[in-house]
Amino acid sequence: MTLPNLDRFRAALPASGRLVLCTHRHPDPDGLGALVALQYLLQEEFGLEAELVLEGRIRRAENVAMRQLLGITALPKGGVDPSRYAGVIIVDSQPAFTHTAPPGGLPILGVIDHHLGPEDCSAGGIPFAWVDPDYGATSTMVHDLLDGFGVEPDRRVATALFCGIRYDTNDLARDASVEDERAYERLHKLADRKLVAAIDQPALSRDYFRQMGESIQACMSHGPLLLILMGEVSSPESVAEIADWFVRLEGQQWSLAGGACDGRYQVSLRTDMPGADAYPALRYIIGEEGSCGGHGRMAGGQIPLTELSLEQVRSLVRGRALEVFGLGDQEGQSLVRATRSSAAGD
Ligand SMILES: [Mn+2]
Repeated sequence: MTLPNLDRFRAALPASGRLVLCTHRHPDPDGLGALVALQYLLQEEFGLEAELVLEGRIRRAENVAMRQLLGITALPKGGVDPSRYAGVIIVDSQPAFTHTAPPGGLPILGVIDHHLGPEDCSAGGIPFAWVDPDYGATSTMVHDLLDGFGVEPDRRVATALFCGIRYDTNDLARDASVEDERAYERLHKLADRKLVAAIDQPALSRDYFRQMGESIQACMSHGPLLLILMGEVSSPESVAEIADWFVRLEGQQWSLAGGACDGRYQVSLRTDMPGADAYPALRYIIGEEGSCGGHGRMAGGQIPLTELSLEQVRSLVRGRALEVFGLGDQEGQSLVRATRSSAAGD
């Protein structure tokens, strides 16, 4: 576990001017929390204005609610004029990840992330590269950065950071370090609990229920592995949500969900095996065709649907998943049919 290097952070910042802060495409609560808190730190401690760039529509109901209820505003797409900004800081992602495209023409001044990545950021000449997979959430890292500078989060910032940590660590139950625990407990006291509850239980669309129905139809079980490889889905976040949902099926240890959206096949891998590491398995499954990141029991990635068709990518993912779990070319059992026949046998 590394602590933030405050001198290095300070040295990476310009003396004046404006900054752009960004995260991965389709930002999640951890990315949003880290952005909001970093923007606050830059203003409060360094007198630097920073604007957010959010790439990809936010569609998961919880994430939409978080953005609306916390009034998180961002520059319009394509709205970054590089001549107006001194540089970019990336949170909860890294420049080498294909789901992250920082605005062009600007130097990357900092990277704050807790994912394992394909490249060592500090080797790329980025002045403040702080990547540490021991953290359960990037929001914890940004909390510790504020704490290091003695900047107390206000209620909005505390609420944003708290949501970031709670969703990335499943309320400290998943991959949480001592640092995550400390930040979570402290922020829980400072956060607006009514807002936290409203963000957690937003209204869900009909489309959401329709898609969950489709995912049940699509689910095939192969020994310890559940494959939910769907066609078109309404959002990349829904793939992560489906993987999270199916990993809760009793007796299963891994769930791999996939779905096509915005010209990419999005894939999420989850496991509930204590101490298991999802990233190496997904790295193998994605192969050279795409990119992925992950930490602990969760990993996500995508394969562009440019050279390969949806069907080709689906069969590639399926084949490699069976291979990496040593399942050969096992047929698999439909979850729905298995459930029906066992119910009929009762
Ligand atoms: Mn995260």
